[in-house]
Amino acid sequence: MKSLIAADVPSAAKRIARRLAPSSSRKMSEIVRFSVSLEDDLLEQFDRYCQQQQFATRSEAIRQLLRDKLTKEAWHGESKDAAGTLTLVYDHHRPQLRDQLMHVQHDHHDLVVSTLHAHLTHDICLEVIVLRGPSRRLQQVAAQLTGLKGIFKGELVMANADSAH
Ligand code: NI
Repeated sequence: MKSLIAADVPSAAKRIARRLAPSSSRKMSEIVRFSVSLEDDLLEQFDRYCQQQQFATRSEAIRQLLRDKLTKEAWHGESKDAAGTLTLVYDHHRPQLRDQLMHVQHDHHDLVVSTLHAHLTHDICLEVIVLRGPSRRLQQVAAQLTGLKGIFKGELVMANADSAH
């Protein structure tokens, strides 16, 4: 009898959750457990990584790594609705660099949501450009900006804009 009650609890909870969920919401993903075989030294490295990155559990770390990898893979293919930030570090004394940065952003004004500028030192500027649009175009405009002469560092971080994953 005890085990019957225990077995019934999760399904009752699911029924309630389904009733409470708005009809427009996405179907909740089922959590699936699986085991992985790997070398012990690799697992040690992974555990150190989890600790450094302050992941609550190994599962949390693996979820994030898988999502990152799969999302990046998807972006190489078709154009998905994406949002991203492009961080640029550059020397603002470099001739024409500021004008070129401005021109490229105006040429793609439909992708540029917002720009944040910080003066890091007397010479060096940091700019964070928020982008939104088809993933392929985001990568193209980021490459164009990062490739300008005088840019020390350019890094694009993208996320899917059409779903939570
Ligand atoms: Ni500046």
